[in-house]
Amino acid sequence: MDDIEQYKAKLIEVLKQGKGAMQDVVVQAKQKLNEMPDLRQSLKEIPDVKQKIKESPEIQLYIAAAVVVLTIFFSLILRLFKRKKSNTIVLAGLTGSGKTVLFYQLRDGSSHQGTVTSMDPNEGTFVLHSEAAKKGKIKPVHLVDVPGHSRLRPKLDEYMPQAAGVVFVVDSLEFLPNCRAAAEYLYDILTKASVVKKRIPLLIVCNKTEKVTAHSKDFIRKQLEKEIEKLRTSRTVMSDADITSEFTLGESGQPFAFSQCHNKVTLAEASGLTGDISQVQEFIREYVKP
Ligand SMILES: Nc1nc2c(ncn2[C@@H]2O[C@H](COP(=O)(O)OP(=O)(O)O)[C@@H](O)[C@H]2O)c(=O)[nH]1
Ligand SMILES: [Mg+2]
Repeated sequence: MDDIEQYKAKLIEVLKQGKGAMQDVVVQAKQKLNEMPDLRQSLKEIPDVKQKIKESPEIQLYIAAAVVVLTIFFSLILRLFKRKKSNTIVLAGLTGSGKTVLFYQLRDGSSHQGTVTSMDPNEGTFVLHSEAAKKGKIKPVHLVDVPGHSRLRPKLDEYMPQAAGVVFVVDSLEFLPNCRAAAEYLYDILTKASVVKKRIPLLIVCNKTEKVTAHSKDFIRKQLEKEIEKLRTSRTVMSDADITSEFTLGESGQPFAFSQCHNKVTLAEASGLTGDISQVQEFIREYVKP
């Protein structure tokens, strides 16, 4: 509903601008006409008005200007209506964190245990399994599972600019040995120009929480923040040539916290294996709206 109001307001704005521009052109054309007594005379005299206009470059110029203004005006309106919101959600995270299982769980409501191993990004556009039985208009989600291998990560740059949101999966069981690597990956994502500029929301999913030995969401957040703080310090000291990240992270003089990020960063708990993924679905639905 808010969207419609916003579009309305924008449209009224554009219409006003267009009207203003048109009025200017008409006023200028009238002025020009007044400055040309001979033309005025001949207009009164008619019958050869059309011919006169054809012969007058000034009038032709103003007609051309009016056409240009009209064209711009209508293309603006068209663009306003055509611009669609993205429905792409990027699944990122280290290898083994559970992205592929989560992908299948979101699509089919089942984990396809043992049948999934892939180096290529898993990609698909579908209505979430949990919403398949719902009536009414449901917008399909374009979900991309980007493999965690660092040599495949450039794939991220391909998908990130069109992402409506990023789901970053963390293994809560084997968290500590992977904490540093996960923090580095997160750091890379959070400093990407596309993410910062477009404020792409990020959900950190603490996965595999059906196991009692899984670390808690709060523990994982604190550890990741600490680790990112270390990275921030070490990467700022590096020479300019070594710095690959496009934007700096957090606020200087303060220890890093996800709350300092330009984009919204939230944490959730899930278990892809048991299908306990409601928080992930909520996140996707929040940012992929019809
Ligand atoms: N216990 C548990 N294991 C999981 C869960 N999700 C995935 N796994 C296991 O973690 C391993 C890696 O999963 P996969 O989806 O292939 O991870 P990916 O490399 O991020 O795509 C597999 O052995 C999965 O069975 C979960 O929620 N709980
Ligand atoms: Mg995978």
